Amino acid sequence: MKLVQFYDVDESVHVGVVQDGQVIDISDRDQDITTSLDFVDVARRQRRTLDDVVAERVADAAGSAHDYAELLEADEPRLTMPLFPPQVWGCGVTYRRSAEFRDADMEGPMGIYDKVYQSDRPEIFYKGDTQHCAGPNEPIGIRVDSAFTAPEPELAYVLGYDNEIIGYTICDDVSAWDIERENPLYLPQSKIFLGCTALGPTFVTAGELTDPYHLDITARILRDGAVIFEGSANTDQIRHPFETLTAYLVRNNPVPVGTVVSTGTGIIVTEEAALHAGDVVEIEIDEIGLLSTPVRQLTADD
Ligand code: DO4
Ligand code: MG
Repeated sequence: MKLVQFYDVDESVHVGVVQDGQVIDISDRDQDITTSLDFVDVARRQRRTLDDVVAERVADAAGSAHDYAELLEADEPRLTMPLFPPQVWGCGVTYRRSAEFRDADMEGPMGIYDKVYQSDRPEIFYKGDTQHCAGPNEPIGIRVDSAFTAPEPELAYVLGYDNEIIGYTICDDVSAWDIERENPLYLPQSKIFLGCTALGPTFVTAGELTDPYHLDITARILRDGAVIFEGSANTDQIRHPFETLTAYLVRNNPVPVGTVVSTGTGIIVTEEAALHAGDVVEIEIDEIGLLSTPVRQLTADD
């Protein structure tokens, strides 16, 4: 199943299933089941799979349907992130390309990224929660103190009650690379700010995705309608199995259901393509869709 969330014209949140180009509204307002994670909770309480619960609801749904392609573009109703994550975590230097770029780029001790790339213990860092996230067509941010912020196009997975993977989405791990480059100890500041994460457009349940380790990821940055950067990677280049990433994340660190774990970037944006206000970032992953987000310059008041 492919889940999306959208705001209707009255700003109420709805959850939908994408089927045959349509978004079937499966929200159950009488039961207060209006988000993707509400369905995860129902599945847990009824000891059923998420796919099962959602399929039953699709069969019963008396709600309206929307054209998915139209919803991707529309203002009213409008798509938002496909789940509201209580926590988002990022994994770093899981692709060789990310290690090479960061080591080559750094002033100071060389090789720390390669050491992490080679190690059993992955790099894992906090990325904030729902308030730091953008969904489709919602703005990602550039910090006031960064001149080189870049998108990091990544596959992300979503954790269930027992830390199992219940689904996948696209994550843009937007990062202030100049702040990280100045000193790796500044990593949290380079990683956490308003609009530092974009998620969407769909949340594909684990049973639905053919093979998370063989997915093409492509990314583009558009400025004034022209493509100024394009890159691609495949998730078969990721160094660690996702279970290893999760095992390190949750070791003595219980995380809530719905936690999003982003698996690292294999696409490195050049400094000439550093994000500017008004740019649009497009990230596409097979079977998940195309996530398009505008870029906003944050101000001192944000
Ligand atoms: O070590 C810095 C962050 C690395 C990262 O976010 C990535 O490789 O995706
Ligand atoms: Mg990253």
